[in-house]
Amino acid sequence: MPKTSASTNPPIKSTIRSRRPEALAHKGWVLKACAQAVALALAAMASPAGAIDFIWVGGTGNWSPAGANWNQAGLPGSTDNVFIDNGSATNSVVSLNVSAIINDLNISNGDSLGVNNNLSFTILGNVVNNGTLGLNSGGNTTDLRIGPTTTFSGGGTLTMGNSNQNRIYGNSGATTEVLTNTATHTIRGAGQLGLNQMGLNNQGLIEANGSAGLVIDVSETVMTNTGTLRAANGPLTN
Ligand SMILES: [Ca+2]
Ligand SMILES: [Ca+2]
Repeated sequence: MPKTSASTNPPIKSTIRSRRPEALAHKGWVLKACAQAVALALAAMASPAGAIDFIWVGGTGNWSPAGANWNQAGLPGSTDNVFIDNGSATNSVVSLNVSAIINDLNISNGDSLGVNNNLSFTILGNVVNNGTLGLNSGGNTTDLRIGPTTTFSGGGTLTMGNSNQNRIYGNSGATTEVLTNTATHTIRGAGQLGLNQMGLNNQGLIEANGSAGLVIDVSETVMTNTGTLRAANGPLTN
């Protein structure tokens, strides 16, 4: 049954009493909405929309199709971070059999990720490599493209097979990217490092060990070497 004003109350007082709680309720709603908006904004700042950690759980196999090889649905994209295989005891040997763009890459000790012939792998973020990242050209260009300040760290090796079509260079074409090879990390093999489209900051070991030769050609951006550049069973040009 609807409420009715008591007949003894003057209409004006009834009106004032009924408006006060309504006004307070409205202010409360506005404050709550503001707090929710701030919370959403903070959440968005803390974690870029769409950034997902993809952990390889497939043992030895191909990057694609996704199937049950990853802990997430689908395949990693340009804002996603990839873990091969996040320290699982299995020695995972993963073949990149499609071109891909990701953010960060992490390869655990004993694990490897190889880029198949004629494909392009772009890493916009950083690499922690305690295993092996391979560029496996079979005669066609096989590319590793890096982001603005991509750093390779960890005790692993970036292995470039014996072909001058293995190439490492900056992703944007602006030639301003700089690859940093930190003190514990090794880049070894043959191919083209820089392609005149990337700077290089070497603190670790870069070694030419393939007969096809390793050509280091950096852009004007930066070339610093506080580590070791050497030829070992293969020509080194820089
Ligand atoms: Ca493993
Ligand atoms: Ca150059």
